Amino acid sequence: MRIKKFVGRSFKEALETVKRELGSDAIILSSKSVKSGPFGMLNKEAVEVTVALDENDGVSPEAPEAAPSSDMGDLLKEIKGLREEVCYLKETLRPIVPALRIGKDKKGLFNLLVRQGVDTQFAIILLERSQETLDSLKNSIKGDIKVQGLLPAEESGLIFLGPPGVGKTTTFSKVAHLFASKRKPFNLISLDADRIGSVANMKELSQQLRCPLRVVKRISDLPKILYKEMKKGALLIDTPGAQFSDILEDIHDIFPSGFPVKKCFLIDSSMSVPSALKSWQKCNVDMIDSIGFTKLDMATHYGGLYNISMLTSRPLSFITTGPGVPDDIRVPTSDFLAGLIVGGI
Ligand SMILES: Nc1nc2c(ncn2[C@@H]2O[C@H](COP(=O)(O)OP(=O)(O)O)[C@@H](O)[C@H]2O)c(=O)[nH]1
Ligand SMILES: [Mg+2]
Repeated sequence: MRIKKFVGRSFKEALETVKRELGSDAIILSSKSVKSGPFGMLNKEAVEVTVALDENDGVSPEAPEAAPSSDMGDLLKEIKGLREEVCYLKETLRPIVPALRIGKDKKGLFNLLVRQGVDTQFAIILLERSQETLDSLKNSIKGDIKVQGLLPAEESGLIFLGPPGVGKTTTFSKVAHLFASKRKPFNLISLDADRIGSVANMKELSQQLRCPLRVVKRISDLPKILYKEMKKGALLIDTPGAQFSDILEDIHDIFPSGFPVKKCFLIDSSMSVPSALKSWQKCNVDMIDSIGFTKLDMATHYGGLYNISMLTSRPLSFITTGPGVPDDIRVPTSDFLAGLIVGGI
């Protein structure tokens, strides 16, 4: 039995070469998409067909078609016909079932990514850029996820935006503690002036950390406070969740030459990706500088973090890993995140 591979621009073309070179008794074992191109440049879609031929059948194209001499011969012919049909079907389905582009050697990694919640299209692209090892896949993910950390915010400060309950006030308190531990001068500003409990908590935090607190009712009151307080240090600004998209619009209108504080949009990691993106798309996303993932401790799998990073194309400031203030926050490495996404803990 001889095994040989043939490459053509399409399955049909590869099959024609097989028939020309090996005659019609060759049995197609498999076919897959590959890249090929002139001068060794791997830039063209092509199809590789692997075939087997019984040496006794003869390999010359002129060789007369051996009539099946036994039940085994009939069976082989049947299998050959079925294989051809399956390969034709695969080729026809390839445009509508993109996962067929994933070769056998990467199917396991593909299933792993999809099980973790990575979008199918993203999983295909990732695997096309990776070798067939988990380490190579993790490296590709690592390269895609940008972690910015809190350094840019240490200069000017951070305003926390996002839907109600996502964890803005809790995260605001955690970041305030982080700044305090670094002995960075900073001020607290709350735009959540209407909720008594919220203001009381802010006052307690400001006393505990010995930093000034301003409670602001309207965005239009912000400019004079901002320019005065910024001279004294970074600003951490908590916002109410109900009208987060309106807050951004007001900021846009009131600060036409740019808002001097970094804008961080919080995303609840335990939510489904479509729900998280629905909130994201509600606001003027061009204004957002970075994202923060909250409630990682509540998430059951982490593939969605990759989808959201790709779809928002914003760097990550931090992740939060529990409700506890101040400890449950960290700036992860992209290596750590890649490990989570492929299913680590
Ligand atoms: N499990 C968990 N709960 C969190 C986390 N961050 C915030 N929470 C909880 O989520 C709820 C809403 O948080 P809050 O900061 O008030 O959200 P806000 O409405 O966006 O300000 C509170 O019960 C917090 O304790 C987190 O990382 N993990
Ligand atoms: Mg709040």
